[in-house]
Amino acid sequence: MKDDVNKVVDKLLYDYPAKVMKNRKEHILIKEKEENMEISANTRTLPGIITNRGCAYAGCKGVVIGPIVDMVHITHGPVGCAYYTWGTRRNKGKARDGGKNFINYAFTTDLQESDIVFGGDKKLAQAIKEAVEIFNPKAISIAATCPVGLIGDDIHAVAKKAEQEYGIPILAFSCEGYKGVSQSAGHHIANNKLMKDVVGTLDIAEEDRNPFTINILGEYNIGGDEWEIKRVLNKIGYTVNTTMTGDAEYEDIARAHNADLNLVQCHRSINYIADMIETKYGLPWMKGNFIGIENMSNTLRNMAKFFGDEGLMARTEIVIGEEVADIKEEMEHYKEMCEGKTAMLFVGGSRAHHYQGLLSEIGMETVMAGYEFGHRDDYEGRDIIPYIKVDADTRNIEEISVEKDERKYRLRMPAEKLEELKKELPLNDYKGLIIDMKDNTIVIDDLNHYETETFIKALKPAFFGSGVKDKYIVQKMGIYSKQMHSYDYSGPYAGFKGAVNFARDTAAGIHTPAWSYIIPPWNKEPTLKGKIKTKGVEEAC
Ligand code: CFM
Repeated sequence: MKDDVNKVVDKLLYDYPAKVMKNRKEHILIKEKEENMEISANTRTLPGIITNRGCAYAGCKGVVIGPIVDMVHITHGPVGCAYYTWGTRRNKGKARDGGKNFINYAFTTDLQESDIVFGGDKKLAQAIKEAVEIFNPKAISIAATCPVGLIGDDIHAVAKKAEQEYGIPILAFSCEGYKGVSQSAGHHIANNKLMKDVVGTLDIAEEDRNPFTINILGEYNIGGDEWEIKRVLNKIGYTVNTTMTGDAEYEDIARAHNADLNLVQCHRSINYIADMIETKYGLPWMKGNFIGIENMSNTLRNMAKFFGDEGLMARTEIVIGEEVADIKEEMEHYKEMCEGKTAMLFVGGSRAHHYQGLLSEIGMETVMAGYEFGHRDDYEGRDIIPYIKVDADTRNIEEISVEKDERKYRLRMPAEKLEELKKELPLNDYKGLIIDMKDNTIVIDDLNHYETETFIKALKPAFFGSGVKDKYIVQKMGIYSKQMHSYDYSGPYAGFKGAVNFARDTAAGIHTPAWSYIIPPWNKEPTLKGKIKTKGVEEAC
């Protein structure tokens, strides 16, 4: 088995030019028992490689800021950037009573050639004016795209002036697409600004705070995930103060510091904020995972242990019991259909890990997994952070530090008790993906299209959890593919009811005969053939 996998990886690397081979080799590993396996991650993709990654603008506007429902999010740039982030991720949102929801709109300054030459700031000021007059939002965000940084529009000055004029917060993000090596840079930029200007600006009086008040960080309500998680949390007795940022309102973010526990689902996109909130306001954070029955149950149990309340613990067990009983039969049915099949997962920065438990609950093993833009800690665990080499691309993103807010800092429990809890709960900690994978499986960073095809041919998975760009290649190869960013048109997949949705879709997907009817064009039309002449010798190419 090990030799087979080795051969596939060797052959794949051998077909690369020497320089590319050297680079890619560091991003691929075959899981072995030994503990400290290293992988290269969060580095530039080599030019010419068809990567699945997105850009900093996508990470800032598309991922972190975009889901806030009552803000108008203006893309300052060409219309294509705005269009690309318009609803494709399926981060759902609803207007609350008397509130607003603008996430079905795409707002952009639609920069034209003349704006690029003469500057786009006037157009931006005009766009803000129109947004205020027509929509009257709670706040506005401005996300800069590549040309804005290149021509030097001062979006921060425009924002400041407009803020004074209209009296609402206007947040400008210098998240030009080229900043950093992937959308991960955009997460960091967004986290910094939310922390500097929004979190901590709205207090809740002590008498108005509920017991067991939590925040969910790094949960974006894709396909309604957050609504399903919240349903279960409310049933147990928790109050969700803030979700960052799925279906959130501006003021939810502003009052985030009032909760008693930050639960971090996607640490890749939001761990910066989790750390800073703890330093500044004394609010501890704990890793959670709401994907899969066991992960969901463990997370709920960990939360109850954190609060240490007998009643809460008892209610947690009752709710887990009820929810599991509800889905048990259906899960077993789908498990029978999926048992023994294999899966490949290649998703952004945390889902390739988070979904492995759920897949194994329906009898499927993940034989290859990787991230588009994960950092080494997402692969190797949080302990590795102090040892990660800081390169020029990382330095390009501002690293902010916060201090204790003497007025608002509040210890949630005595420091010794928190230290004690750290021994048994994932407080300030998360595991990497590598440790949870079986021996002889493949871990790969920044997988490209050539590698996708090669691994599919060699490993023949029944299911490929894909991204936007690779989905159709996978399907054309006759394999069921589910777009794990937007869930295509399905979801929720989180929580107990979400698990059964995922199991149903997967069972149906891998048993759909349609994939074997597909003949990709390269199998029915001749591929391009030609000859080149080198030094008088003709070589076929
Ligand atoms: Fe976090 Fe995400 Fe992900 Fe992510 Fe994303 Fe996403 Fe993702 Mo797509 S925030 S890292 S930047 S879990 S949009 S909701 S699915 S790549 S694995």
